Amino acid sequence: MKITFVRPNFYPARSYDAMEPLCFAILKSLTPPDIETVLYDERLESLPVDEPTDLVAMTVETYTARRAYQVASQYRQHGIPVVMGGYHPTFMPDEASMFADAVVLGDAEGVWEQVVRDARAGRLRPRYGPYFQPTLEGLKPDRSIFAGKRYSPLALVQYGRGCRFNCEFCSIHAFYGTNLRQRPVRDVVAEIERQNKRHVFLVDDNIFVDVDRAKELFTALIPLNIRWSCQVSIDIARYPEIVELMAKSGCLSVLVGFESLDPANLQQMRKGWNSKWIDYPTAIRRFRDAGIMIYGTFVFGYDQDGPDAFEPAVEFSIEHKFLLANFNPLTPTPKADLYERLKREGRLIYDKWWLDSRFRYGEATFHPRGMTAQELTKGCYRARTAFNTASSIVRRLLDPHANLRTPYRAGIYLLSNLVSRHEIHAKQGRQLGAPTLGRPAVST
Ligand code: B12
Ligand code: SF4
Repeated sequence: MKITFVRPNFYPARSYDAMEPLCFAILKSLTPPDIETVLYDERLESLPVDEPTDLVAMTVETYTARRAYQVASQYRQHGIPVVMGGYHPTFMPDEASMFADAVVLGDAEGVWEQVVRDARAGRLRPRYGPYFQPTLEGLKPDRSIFAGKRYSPLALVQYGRGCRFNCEFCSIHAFYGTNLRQRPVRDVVAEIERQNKRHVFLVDDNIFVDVDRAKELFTALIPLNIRWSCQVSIDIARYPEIVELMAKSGCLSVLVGFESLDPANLQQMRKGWNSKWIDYPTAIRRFRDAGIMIYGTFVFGYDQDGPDAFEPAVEFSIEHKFLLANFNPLTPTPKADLYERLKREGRLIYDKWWLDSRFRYGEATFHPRGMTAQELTKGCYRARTAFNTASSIVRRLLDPHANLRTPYRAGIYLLSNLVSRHEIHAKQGRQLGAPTLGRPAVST
């Protein structure tokens, strides 16, 4: 038997920021060794839909759903059964079922083995799960599935799943609920050691679970002599000793969701805690003084945002010498509370923007209160462009505390800024999926 793993892109084109899709290393580790496996990642290569295979397994996010459905239709025209899993099919199983022979809800562990057994016996069930959320002990992703592929040299490693917060727009709470699970730190350490890569990206949505676990993890990373990056809630900066420990264990950069400079917006998105225990400038200073570079993200379109909301956020990000920053239109994804609220309020532009042939990447998908949808789209694009000008890149680089602290940091800084500058313009305004595929698989 042969299984083809497929990672669709937003649209059929290459990207320059492709990282290893960890879910396939997990699926590979759960697949019996006598089964032949191959991975095609559309961000790196075109998909050979006529190559013989017995089963296609796709990971699907909301932004890739339209493209995934188109690709799945092509495989199914060749008589090959398709299984879909990941965030989007979990949130929209009925929709995904229209394009897949089987849909897996939630985590793969404890389920994928059954899917493979059923596929072998020619008895795929239309739906698997949702099952209990398995313990993460003993997880051993098999990265041999990535051999020969030109991914970024980062090692992606997961410590835990879930987040203790519940921001209105976020998919994580919708996916994991209140369940927070961490792997034993020794498993994480062993996985990093096995990969033998210098730079690790800890992919957790929020690496800061609590003070004790943060100390345990960061302390265990010190002997590995690696450099690492992560996503973290700003409240970690309340604890200067933990920020110091992060830096000591090799933390080079943190992605922090600042989201808004307006406290009323933060309240509305259920992120009032962002400025409750520590103010932004103090938190930023703690990270930078420790030598940790900051990737700040902002979201626009909450009720206090008018057309003049963008420039202050860009200026703030430049003034505080962020390594990178992103300025996104608030986007209602399925099953997030934001989606349900905007739908109730009759403010959605499209019922399902992710399937709509009129939607373009980077565009507003709802009517904000303080500006028009077009102003929201243009404001975010303007902000991204302004933040990524050559003069901004130079201004931000001149930061002896963090970005210019060592030649390695300066190298990471320049490379990340060049990729980010390219990707912004490459993605903006693109239609999701292919415009035509002979017979359109998704008609909207
Ligand atoms: C790292 C990361 C990135 C990296 C890229 C990662 C990569 N490999 O290339 C970067 C920073 C580039 C990125 C970009 C974006 N990301 Co991102 N990203 C993540 C993050 C933090 C970790 C992903 C990961 O490695 N997870 C670990 C693996 C093991 O988990 P998993 O993929 O969920 O897989 C498990 C299950 O879902 C399931 N499963 C998954 N696929 C399949 C398939 C089958 C067949 C089966 C059986 C099971 C199964 O089994 C797995 C094991 O249990 C996630 C959040 C998260 N915690 O997952 C967001 C996340 C996936 N990203 C998200 C978004 C929105 C984006 C962007 C669209 C943002 C933007 N506006 O541009 C972009 C574009 C992504 C794209 N599609 O091209 C959202 C998706 C939400 C949604 N509703 O789809 C998430 C959930 C973040 C969030 N908080 O909302 N991202
Ligand atoms: S802190 Fe981040 S990961 Fe957690 S719920 Fe909020 S946006 Fe999502």
